[in-house]
Amino acid sequence: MSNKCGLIAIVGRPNVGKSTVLNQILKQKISITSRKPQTTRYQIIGIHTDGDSQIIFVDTPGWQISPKNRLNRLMNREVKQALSDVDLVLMLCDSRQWTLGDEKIATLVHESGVPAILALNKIDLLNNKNSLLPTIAKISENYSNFSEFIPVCAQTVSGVEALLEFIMFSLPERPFIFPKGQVTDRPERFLCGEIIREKTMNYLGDELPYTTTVVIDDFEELENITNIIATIWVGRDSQKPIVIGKNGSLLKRIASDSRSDIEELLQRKVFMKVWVKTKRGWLDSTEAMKTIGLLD
Ligand SMILES: Nc1nc2c(ncn2[C@@H]2O[C@H](COP(=O)(O)OP(=O)(O)OP(=O)(O)O)[C@@H](O)[C@H]2O)c(=O)[nH]1
Ligand SMILES: [Mg+2]
Repeated sequence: MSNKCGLIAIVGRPNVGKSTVLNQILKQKISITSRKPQTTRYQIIGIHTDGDSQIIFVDTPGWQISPKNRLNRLMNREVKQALSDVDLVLMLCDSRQWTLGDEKIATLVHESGVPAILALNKIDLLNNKNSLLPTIAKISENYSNFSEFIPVCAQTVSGVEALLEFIMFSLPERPFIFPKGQVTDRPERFLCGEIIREKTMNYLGDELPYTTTVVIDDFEELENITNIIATIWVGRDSQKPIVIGKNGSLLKRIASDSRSDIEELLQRKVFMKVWVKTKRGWLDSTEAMKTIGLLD
């Protein structure tokens, strides 16, 4: 029997649970998540190989209706690029509300001409399950390329199996693109930077996460240990003491939480040093966008 293999873009508004769904399907954390929007900043590939089927998921940043800076515009560009290149689109929305942002994304998906399915996520938080039907009816009437509507709860994996089955069924016959066992195309160095960014986002208040990023300055694999030197960039000097915390306490927590996740990922001991640096205007700087990998 021949193999099946396809590329599936996961798109949707910020914070609807795209990366959570991907991690649940892979049973491994490939893409960082947080309760704050705009967590994912890049296209991140997650590969699910099962028997004769290989699904190559492309997680994307949440689509922003009014991008405020260069970083946000390049995040939207990542979404558009992903849409241009895939066999199927998995759009996610929050089952509790269909918003203007969702309309905009469904239109983008429709314009891409790629077949699509919609997963209505967070049904655990939905009070009235009957409210889903009119929403689904309206969407299917307006956007003809959506062929399937699947209510899911990514957190408990409810409905995710049905979603996966449908995707498997729709894969084209094609040889595998990645070797069995490979789960992402991203190098460990990149994943480590993302883990530190996730911890930074988790510990900071509501505004700061959007003006910080993490750069891995050094990643050195020695015989018994991996040495990592990372820098958290902030946009203004006044933000530095917030990230560092009283007597360095916050930075210590960010570093130690990151280190234990990274040790689990790499399956080896890690020595890590994390610095904080002010990079004024990095959100609009070409050089910064190149450093963080959003521009060539
Ligand atoms: N209650 C509930 N929370 C969920 C569910 N799925 C995801 N979440 C939470 O929603 C938040 C956002 O999840 P993410 O996976 O980071 O969302 P995202 O769409 O990737 O967000 P961006 O990368 O910012 O676009 C996290 O706090 C998740 O734990 C769900 O089914 N139910
Ligand atoms: Mg995400």
